Amino acid sequence: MANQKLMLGDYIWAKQLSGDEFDIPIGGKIVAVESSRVKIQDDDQKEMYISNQQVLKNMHVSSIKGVEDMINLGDLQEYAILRNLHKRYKEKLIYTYTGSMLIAINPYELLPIYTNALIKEYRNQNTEDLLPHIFAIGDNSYSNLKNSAKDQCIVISGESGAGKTESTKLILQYLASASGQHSWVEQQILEANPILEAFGNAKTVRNDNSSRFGKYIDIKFNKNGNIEGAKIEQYLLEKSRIVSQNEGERNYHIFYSMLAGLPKEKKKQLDLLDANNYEYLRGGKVLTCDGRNEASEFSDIMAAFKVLNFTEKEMSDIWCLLSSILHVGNIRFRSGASSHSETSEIADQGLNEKISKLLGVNKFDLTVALTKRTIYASGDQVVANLSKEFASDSRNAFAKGIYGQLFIFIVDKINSAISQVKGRGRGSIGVLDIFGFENFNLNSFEQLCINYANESLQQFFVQHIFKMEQEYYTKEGINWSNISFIDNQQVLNLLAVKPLNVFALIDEESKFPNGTDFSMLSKMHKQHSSHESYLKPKSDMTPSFGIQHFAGGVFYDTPGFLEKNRDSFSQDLKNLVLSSRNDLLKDIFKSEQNAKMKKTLSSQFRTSLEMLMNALNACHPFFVRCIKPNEFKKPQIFDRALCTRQLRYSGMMETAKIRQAGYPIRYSYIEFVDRFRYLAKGIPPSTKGGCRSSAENICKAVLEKRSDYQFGNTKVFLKHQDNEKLEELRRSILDRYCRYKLDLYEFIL
Ligand code: AOV
Ligand code: MG
Repeated sequence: MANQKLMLGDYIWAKQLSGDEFDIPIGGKIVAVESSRVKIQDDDQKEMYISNQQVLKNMHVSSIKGVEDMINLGDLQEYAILRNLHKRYKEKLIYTYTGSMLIAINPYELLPIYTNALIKEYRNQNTEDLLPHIFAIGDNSYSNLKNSAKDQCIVISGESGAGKTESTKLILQYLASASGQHSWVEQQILEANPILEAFGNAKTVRNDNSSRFGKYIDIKFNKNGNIEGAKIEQYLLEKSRIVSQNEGERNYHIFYSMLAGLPKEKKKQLDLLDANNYEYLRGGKVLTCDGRNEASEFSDIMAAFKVLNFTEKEMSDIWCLLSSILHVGNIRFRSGASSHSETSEIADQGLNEKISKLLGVNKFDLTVALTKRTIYASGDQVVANLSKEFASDSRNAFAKGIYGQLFIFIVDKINSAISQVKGRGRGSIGVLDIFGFENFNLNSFEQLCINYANESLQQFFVQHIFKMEQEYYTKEGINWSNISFIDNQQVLNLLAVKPLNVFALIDEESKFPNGTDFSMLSKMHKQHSSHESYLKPKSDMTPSFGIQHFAGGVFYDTPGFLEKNRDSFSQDLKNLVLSSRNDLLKDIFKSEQNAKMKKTLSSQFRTSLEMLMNALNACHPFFVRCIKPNEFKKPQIFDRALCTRQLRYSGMMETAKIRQAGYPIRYSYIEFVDRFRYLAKGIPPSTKGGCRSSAENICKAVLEKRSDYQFGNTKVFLKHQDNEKLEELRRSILDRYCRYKLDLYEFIL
């Protein structure tokens, strides 16, 4: 940009030179002008020199001030969106709209914006007059439900640590408060959370309170708009965490809380020591979690259990199962004495005895179930010995199986307390808190499932934003010149629709006795290599395949895929738990007993995802995109590259483009005439009828010939610039004449 145009105090966009893909242009204010360079101050108040060649252009006024709704950015570009968020974040304005979507940036500090007084404001005032807020989303969904009786849903997404779970809690808090009367069931719904978090959340390197499962809470309202009940659906609890944790991470919170909170005599009865005595708790080399007081968490959990009708016996059985899991983790195997094949036996018989007692099983049966495997082949049964290594796998499968079933039991039990809904109420509001798109250095089966869920949600999102928009224009009889957008149907087809799709192949190979990760991969390559969204690894030697997701390409490492998908719990272990005298243990495996053929993990997940998508499709949706501003869990640090990546992964750029490419401003003919009739002469009031031709006359008189506006069946459709022009003119006319207290209408006529 030529230097003479650069003036002190101007705001400009400037290119950065590092060449990183996420290094997008920065915005800044010119604080010094030199011959070949300028000094600018960026949004962190940092000053830097920028050569004249790096300067791109002056900033649009809307960007200088910042906007509450990105749709109103005059210069709708990635860099402008990023700066708008950055600027607002610095002012502790963590919420910003993009149309009906809310962007929420994790403040990593307690802001004074969640008070009951504020909830009341959002309930009683027009949310458009208030700052963008998560409460406004709660309020809009609640108002919509009351006015239209159509079910609503709020889809909250974002990566680990971005604030999904906190946002979910705030929405629940809002709905509970807005719906009036403080009922027992409302209390029960709120108390479900400490239990779910204790059993399903853990400290990870990304988040000290990371949810290791997805959840959909559907809140049901009665005819008066009061909360009447709720139902919780859970998805894909991470079971591997039970037996191993990465460095710096912990097992599920509940174990540490239990050890800190159980009374001494109870601990003695369960033979419990401190956390550092258990292999299953030591894996990540950390036992504590900053800011968490385990003992007080434990008493909260106990209180919540009581509110949700868990009996003393059930609670006692739960501690018993959790203790058993910890003891099971300490089992070591040594090689057996047999000379024929590799055998193994439990090294510490005292431990064996302890566990058998807690689980109410025969100690000999326990040993056999862990160290031998019955193989069923063409009607015959053969008992094979397991080596030390295989026995350890079997032990881990045992612990994971128990915890997994216990988690399902707890959610079921909570549901039976809160889902007692009488008759057909007004409808429901569902809140989805689910893992965002993931792309790590090493991606496995779990990432494939998670990313598949995100593809489905993205499809839902784009469908809502784009197709609804398009349909609306068609309904209004408006010419819609197609704008390009990314539809991810192709990827969904590849993953789960077309014949022999990716999931179908994984499932087929999982059921096939001789199937291996390797045979699965070679079928996959053979079947899908030519698909546009399928990526082959650079080298044939790499055991992985890639998918070009809407948010970018991800390679999945296949070793371990089939094992994870089979999610196997051997018949021997099943028989063992069914022989137990521990009621809870038997109970949580009851459903397993009836199932003839265990469903694979992916088919279970796909079924529940399909149900979720059907539910969502029947709702009016809202979207909340949470963004993590930095990796340090610290306030006031805005990492531009990290945020850019998340904006792209969220599909958020598409919304802005779709809205902007269409006609973002609409008025019904009556509204339009009421508002703008003074701008042209001789326009009769709306009450006299003929509003459509009045509107046409106003536009013809005021807007330029080449302007792009359209007249639909019931509404006027405008672009921003035309709307601004109309508003400006209206404002100046009002300014001029109101001073004289003239009757405007009479005057202009
Ligand atoms: P997540 O649900 O998106 O991650 P959380 O909701 O657990 O993330 O948020 C992580 C942490 O960020 C919280 O424990 C809070 O310390 C902080 N935080 C988030 N939102 C707010 C807020 N509005 N105000 C103040 N602090 C906040 V994961 O479950 O890991 O995907 O699996
Ligand atoms: Mg979470």
